[in-house]
Amino acid sequence: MPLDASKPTSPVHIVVATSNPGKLSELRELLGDGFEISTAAERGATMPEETGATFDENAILKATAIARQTGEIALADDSGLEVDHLDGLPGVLTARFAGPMATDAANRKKLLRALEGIAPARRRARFVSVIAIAIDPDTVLTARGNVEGHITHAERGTGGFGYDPIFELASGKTMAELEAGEKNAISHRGAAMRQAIADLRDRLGLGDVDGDQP
Ligand code: ITT
Repeated sequence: MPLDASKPTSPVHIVVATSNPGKLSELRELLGDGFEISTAAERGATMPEETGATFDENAILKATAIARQTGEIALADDSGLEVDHLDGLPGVLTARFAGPMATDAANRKKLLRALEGIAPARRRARFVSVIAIAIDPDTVLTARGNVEGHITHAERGTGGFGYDPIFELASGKTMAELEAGEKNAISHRGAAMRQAIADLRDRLGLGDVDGDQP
């Protein structure tokens, strides 16, 4: 049964539609204590194939598929890297840059190779995250966040996941050199989630994070 947005239950339950453990841990932290969370896998739901041409299309596809299967509010993130020297690639292909079952390490290696000999000024890139929250399969909120940086010449840092060790911020640190909380404060996913959660709370009449009614 789709949840009736006019009558929020407390606490609101959200199914997080991701199979990426790094993302899941950041999304949990960003959702905070105001929601009861389960994962698509815990609910026996199957993630759909990502056939969209944009981050928005894929985020909506994932959130609506899981909302449809579980009958609950579902939240998905579609994210990736846009590298200027590669005309915005790998974009929606970021997870599969080095092949359909590529590991994070293989993806990073392939990107460093693709930029071999390219000067720092031309290694500009941004992480993009689109969060989609399907309140029900026909009612979807979306929010986007970006963070600018550039691709390093070698890996640095052990935090985060994915491309974090080769993504350098204006501060000179790679994303993998940040604590989890520091990353969420400045990341593409953090920015998109803060907007998406505010929109969801507003839509469900939950008031702000301190529990005040709007
Ligand atoms: P789900 O679809 O199950 O959520 P996924 O890993 O397939 O998991 P995407 O299709 O959105 O997710 O691909 C995201 C890609 O971008 C993937 O290669 C990530 O490693 C990378 N990525 C996204 N956010 C990142 C971040 O904060 N730090 C490092 N890499 C990131």
